[in-house]
Amino acid sequence: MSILEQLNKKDPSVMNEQSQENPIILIVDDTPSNLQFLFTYLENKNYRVFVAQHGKQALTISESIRPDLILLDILMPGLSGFEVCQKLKAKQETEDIPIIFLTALSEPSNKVQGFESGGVDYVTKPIAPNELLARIQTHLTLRKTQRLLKERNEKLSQLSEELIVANRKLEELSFSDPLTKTFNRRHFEVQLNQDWNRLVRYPDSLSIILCDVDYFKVYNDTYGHPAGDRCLQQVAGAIVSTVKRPSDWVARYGGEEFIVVLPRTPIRGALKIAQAIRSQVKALEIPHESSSACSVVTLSLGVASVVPTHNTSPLLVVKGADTALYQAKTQGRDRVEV
Ligand code: GH3
Ligand code: MG
Ligand code: MG
Ligand code: MG
Repeated sequence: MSILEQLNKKDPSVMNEQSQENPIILIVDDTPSNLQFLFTYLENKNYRVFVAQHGKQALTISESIRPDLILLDILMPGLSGFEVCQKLKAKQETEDIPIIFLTALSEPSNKVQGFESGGVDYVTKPIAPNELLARIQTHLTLRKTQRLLKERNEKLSQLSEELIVANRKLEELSFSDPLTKTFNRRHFEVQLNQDWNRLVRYPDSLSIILCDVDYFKVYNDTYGHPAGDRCLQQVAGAIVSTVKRPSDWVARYGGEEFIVVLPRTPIRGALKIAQAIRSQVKALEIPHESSSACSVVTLSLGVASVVPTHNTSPLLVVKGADTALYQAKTQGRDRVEV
């Protein structure tokens, strides 16, 4: 039986017996007596110890047992310790294992090469076991701290991602109407004032379309409130899909009333859009047997347009649209008025 088999043979029963908390150390050295000595010394210090006699073995064992620290000889047949170190550092699974070089090479240039190839420490033979132990302990503590920090950072970045998503949802909730996903009344006012102020600075038309579902009270009475809700969602969808410019937007103005705001759109354009909305909603063909206007759900729409100035208020144009809507209602519904 080779020294390797002898020393590693206790695995896995020893691994079960020994505390799983104890750090795993892999010793890599081509000289059996070195392996034997360090193995016994470190096992007595309660480490779980594995050995390898050359570089290739070291790489295989490192990947399978993931040691917490490696003591690495440099002069060995086959791969040198420097090469082994570089290979371990190049792999994601083994890159953060601290490697202490343990070697007879004592020239400063050797030490430099050791650190350059990724080692955390460099100890020359003959070794003082207690000094080696102190170094091992220090590097294990550092590694533990690094791991904790890494875990904490990962948790923190996960938390901040969750926070960003939650904030986005909260923001959405604060400006959208839960039933129709259009802007809510509160956001309507904020957004309208913003658009208004921009158009005061760079004068251009602002048009507003007020849409009201015809005979909606009786729709609810006929089909029930939940059906009424679904109807409002469909109507909102049809309005939103008709309004295409990025600067245009839709809000739920009241129960069954929607308001469409069209910055930089004169009355002619607004009328076209209002007629398109009326057709789109009618084309949904939502049955409404109790409507006096039509056998399907229809809208009445009032349109108003203005060029915002310092001494006018956005409420005026809303009022204009409301008056026009009233006209549409009194003239029979399912129509657009200015
Ligand atoms: P008009 O053609 O004159 O507009 O008649 P109308 O019945 O549509 O108007 P009215 O203002 O009398 O009634 C509006 C109805 O809209 C009353 C209310 O129950 C209903 N409504 C308001 N909000 C909601 C809602 O969120 N869901 C449902 N299902 N119904 C709603
Ligand atoms: Mg050697
Ligand atoms: Mg109404
Ligand atoms: Mg109505």
